[in-house]
Amino acid sequence: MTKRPPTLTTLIFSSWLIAGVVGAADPQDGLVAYFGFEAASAAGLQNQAPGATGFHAVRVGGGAFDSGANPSGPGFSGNAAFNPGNAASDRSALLAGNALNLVDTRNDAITVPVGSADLGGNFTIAVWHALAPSGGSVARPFVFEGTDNHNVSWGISGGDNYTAYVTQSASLPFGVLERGPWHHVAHVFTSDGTTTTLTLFVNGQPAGSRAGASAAMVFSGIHFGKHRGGDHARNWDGMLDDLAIWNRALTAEEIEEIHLKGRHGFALTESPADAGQALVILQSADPSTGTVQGGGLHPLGTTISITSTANPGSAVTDWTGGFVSQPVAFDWVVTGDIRATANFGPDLADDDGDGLTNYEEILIHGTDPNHPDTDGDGIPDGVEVHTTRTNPLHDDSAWIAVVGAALFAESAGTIELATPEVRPTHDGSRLALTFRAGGPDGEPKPIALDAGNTTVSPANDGLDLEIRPPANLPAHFLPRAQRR
Ligand SMILES: [Ca+2]
Ligand SMILES: [Ca+2]
Ligand SMILES: [Ca+2]
Ligand SMILES: [Ca+2]
Repeated sequence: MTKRPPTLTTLIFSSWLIAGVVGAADPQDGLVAYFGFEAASAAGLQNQAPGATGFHAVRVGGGAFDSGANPSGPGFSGNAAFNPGNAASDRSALLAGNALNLVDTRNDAITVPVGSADLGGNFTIAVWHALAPSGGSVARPFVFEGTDNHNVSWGISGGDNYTAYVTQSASLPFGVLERGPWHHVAHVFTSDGTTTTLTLFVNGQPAGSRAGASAAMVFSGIHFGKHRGGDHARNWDGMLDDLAIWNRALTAEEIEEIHLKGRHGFALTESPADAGQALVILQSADPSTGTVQGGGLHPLGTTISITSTANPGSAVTDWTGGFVSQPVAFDWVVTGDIRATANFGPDLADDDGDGLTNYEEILIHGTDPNHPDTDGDGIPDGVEVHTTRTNPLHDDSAWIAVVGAALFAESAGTIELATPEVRPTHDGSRLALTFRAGGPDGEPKPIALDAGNTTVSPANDGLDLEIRPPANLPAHFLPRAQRR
């Protein structure tokens, strides 16, 4: 990675930038192995982590990388007309300095001799990868995998779909990543002694998690550009860069910081402040409920717009970190690195007044938060869910008519059966069983048990009341609402 000479302006800024950093962690803490792949051949495989004396990478199978007209290995400076021998393959787009170029037909791959014994239960693996848009002869190229198993793994499982592993028995499918562009992947592993949880980050964003048995997380080294097998059937064909392994679990903010720096051409070990820029690291506490806009790498002194946007059914609650007490959207003058998280919760408003919150309507019942009777059958959404227990997405108007006719002529809408009553008749000669239903005016009305479509029959635990709907409607809908 090429160091940028600091300007006079940035030197002045950087002296107080350090104090302006909010909640900053140093992504170099706990860095066990780091490769920027600047130098060619063996020098480019030296571990560059601060203070490192071991864990240097080696070319799988020994031997030298191709140093001819289409060179592979570390120190690769990009070549749009790159020809690996099987097809032309554009490898010109570099992010920061040089990269590691791997050609599957040459069996190129490297091993980083860092195993689970070196890392402990909490560790992080991160790397940039670019798969050549053309060329490549293998169906399932791999970015990395354990040398002796796939307890740690990131590669293509079929199509261009990537899958991660945490132990060999727990996979975490991701989906498709486009060939050609650079993508950043980070696998963060945390162990509670019994379970190891993998949290996956792709291009700086959380992409799911999966748990496996901690006792199974054993591997003796990591191949990059190759799978665990001794063959070369799943070799990478393209470039890798800024490969880093930590003996601790990085935070989501640190992952996004590393991603942003790489995306803007800075190596992991470089400081954007030296180039007059600052990181604005924004996270959504839960990307399924809301997103944030405005983060990134920005020149010092510029004004940027920060926004937190809740997904439908959710609402912004607050910011934590550097933007505590800031509103949903605001302007911000960049004076240094800053980190903040937007938090979201259920949208508890009931915009259409039907008795269901917007959260309940959108995320639970699938009803329209702006229409009090989504299916237009005369029963409000909230009444269908809580009282009649009918489907708020199914038109029940036909049997509302049946019920109206069977129960009382003036009834329409709510059908709320009251507690059955048993009482003696006025002359005391027999008992009368009475059912009542909520009427349109809210007053309970008696149900006529001698109507033509109504039967009362003994059941194991009492009596069954059945008001039969027309033949084309689901039977027994009324007793379903009534029975306890
Ligand atoms: Ca509502
Ligand atoms: Ca509604
Ligand atoms: Ca309805
Ligand atoms: Ca309905």
